[in-house]
Amino acid sequence: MSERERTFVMVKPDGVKRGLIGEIVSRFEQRGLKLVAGKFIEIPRDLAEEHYGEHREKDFFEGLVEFITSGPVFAMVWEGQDATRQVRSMVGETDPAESPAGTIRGDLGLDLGRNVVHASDHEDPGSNEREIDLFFDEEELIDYERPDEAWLYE
Ligand code: IDP
Repeated sequence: MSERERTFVMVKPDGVKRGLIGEIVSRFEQRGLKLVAGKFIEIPRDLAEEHYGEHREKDFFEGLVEFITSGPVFAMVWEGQDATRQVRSMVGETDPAESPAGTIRGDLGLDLGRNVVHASDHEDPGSNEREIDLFFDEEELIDYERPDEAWLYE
């Protein structure tokens, strides 16, 4: 059995402006993941550059930073068994065009540069913790029980 862990997810400005926050939150809630933090913010440029630091040398970096700072985002932390991998599988591939139907990007997006949502990369161990630390203070993470946990886990 995998560990219960926390992972970082963000509805990007295109998802916010298209009114998709509720749809996206609902998918994670229904899966059984637990929301432990959430906030609606405009990302400062320095935070955007740090968050996407691994892409600094790419030719899409400037456009990516412009886009992610162009409007509000809804940043969240979700907790559950194998949460990082499970959330990524629900999000789909980086390019919505390559994402299967049933995934968030496959159902709600069409274009690589407007892929609706960000989620920590399960193939980059520790990225979940790093991203949570970047966006949230410890006291913003709220510990509580979902009464249905008894039915979600054996
Ligand atoms: P991920 O969001 O699926 O983890 P990353 O490779 O970390 O994908 O890329 C971060 C974001 O940068 C993507 O979500 C996408 O919005 C954007 N991006 C990635 N590759 C390209 C590209 O080739 N052109 C334009 N934007 C890109």
